[in-house]
Amino acid sequence: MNDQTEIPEELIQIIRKAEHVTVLTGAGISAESGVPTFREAQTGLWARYDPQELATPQAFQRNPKLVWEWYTWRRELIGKAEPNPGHHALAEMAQLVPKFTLITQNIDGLHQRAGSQDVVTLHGNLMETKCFANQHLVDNWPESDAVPPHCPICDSLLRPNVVWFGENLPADALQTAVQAAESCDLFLSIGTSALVHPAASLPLMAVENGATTVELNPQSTPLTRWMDFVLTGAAGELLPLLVTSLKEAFNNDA
Ligand code: BJW
Repeated sequence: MNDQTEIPEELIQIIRKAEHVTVLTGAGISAESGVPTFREAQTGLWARYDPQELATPQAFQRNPKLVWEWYTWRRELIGKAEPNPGHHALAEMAQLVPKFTLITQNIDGLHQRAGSQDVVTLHGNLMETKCFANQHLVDNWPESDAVPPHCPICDSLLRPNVVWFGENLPADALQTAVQAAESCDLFLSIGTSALVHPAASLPLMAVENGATTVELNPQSTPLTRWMDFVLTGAAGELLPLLVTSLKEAFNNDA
């Protein structure tokens, strides 16, 4: 394992030659945009809120108003956030390699706002709303005082279009992610604690497939010991450095 805070030249050369780069991101990539992560001891959401009371279907059934209002607060927070240099660097990296798959666990839409295309969203999108009973995706609903509001199609309660614990991930997104993990020659895991499955299994699928694997995180995770390269630091600092070095390598070829 190659553990460092600078970008190794060997890694730049591997990316330069890669045919298919797959990237998995987690909450850490949005931390520098001011979006709280989940599991960090002082600042993570789960340090202040109990996921069993907010991020499960059972929690919603017990107290739909509490859950709806918590997500309304987070939607407002995310609405004020801007993509950071880490998001922008990944959008730029996609233009430099033949095939690039960006998979995210994040529901904040910041990759898309940074210009990344075809983002594979494993845990949904906080800006979308669906109904609890029938998964109808809706943009509008009749004005009322009800919290949460009701589905205009089937009258069941509305909820955010995100994946809670115990719920299946969207099948098409998961299938695309698994295929990308199994077929890439380079896999980067960025800003995730790698504790939540099935997303956390994707880097290990890439290991099994023989891809070069990279972790970028200020902290170690259960994945760290399996990685070929470990970049220790913040995504918003290291990813722009990586992309600058990559562009220099391409310029030297020309
Ligand atoms: C930085 C940084 C900087 C900070 N730069 N980095 C197999 C084994 C065990 C359990 C299971 C299993 N398979 C399924 C399960 C059950 C469960 C699970 O995984 N539980 C474990 C926690 C034990 N999984 C599920 O239920 C999933 N569904 C499923 O599998 O369905 C089938 C099934 C059901 C039941 C049983 C078996 C099968 C669904 C998971 C849904 C996760 N949902 C959430 C909430 C989404 C909505 C919302 O936002 O409210 O998704 S939970 C939360 O965790 C969110 C995240 O996407 C997800 C991952 O978190 P992430 O991104 O890794 O964030 P953090 O905070 O953990 O880490 C941040 C990292 O960033 C840290 O490492 C920092 O160091 C780093 N960092 N600053 C770079 N500047």
